[in-house]
This record gives sequence, C-alpha cells and structure tokens, in this order.
Amino acid sequence: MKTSMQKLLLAVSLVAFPVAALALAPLPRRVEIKVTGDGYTPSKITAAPGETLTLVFRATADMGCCDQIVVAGQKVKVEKDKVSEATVTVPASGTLTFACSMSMCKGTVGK
Ligand SMILES: [Cu+2]
Repeated sequence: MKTSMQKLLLAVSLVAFPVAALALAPLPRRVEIKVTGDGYTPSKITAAPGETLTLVFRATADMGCCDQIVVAGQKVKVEKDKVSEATVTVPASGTLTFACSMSMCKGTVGK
C-alpha cells in the first residue's frame, strides 16, 4: 500500500522528471501461476486497467499442451526447472486472456 506522500512524490516527479520517475516506478507486481495439464491456477487474476504485471509460470510434472502459452502477443514455453515469465499491461478496456495455442487451457488478467 502506497502512502499518499509516496503517491504525491511520484506524481510530482512524473511531471518534473520523467526519466527519474521511470527509475522510481515500482517493479511490476509478480503473480505466480501453476501450470498443469488441466490448466492454470489461478486462472483469473484481478488487475486494474493499465496495470503492468509479470506473470510467472511455474511448471509441474504433467502440463500437456498447456505448457505453450500465448499472452498479449507473446509466446511463452513453460519448461521444468526454468522460470517462464511474461510482463503484460492490462488494456484500458479491462481484460486480457492467456491460453494455450488451442485455447483448451486459458485464463484472464483484468477485471
Ligand atoms: Cu492446449
């Protein structure tokens, strides 16, 4: 939770020092998603319009075709013992989806 002072500082620096504001901006929230042959857990991730977050896909033993994920135009291959991530920004309209190539396994990020 940001204090109102932090918000004020960020707002002021965004106007006065865009480059410095970039450095001050918080890192994207990281959300871990478990990948199994039955799909993604959680499959619904609540996020605000315009929020940038990093989806961190965690492999399991049997992922079936759910291990190949398409999200916001990025292709992510989930491999055991590797970190598979995608950083995405929720569209102003509200929700983006992530799914395997055949859309059998899917999830949403947004409202
Ligand atoms: Cu599939």
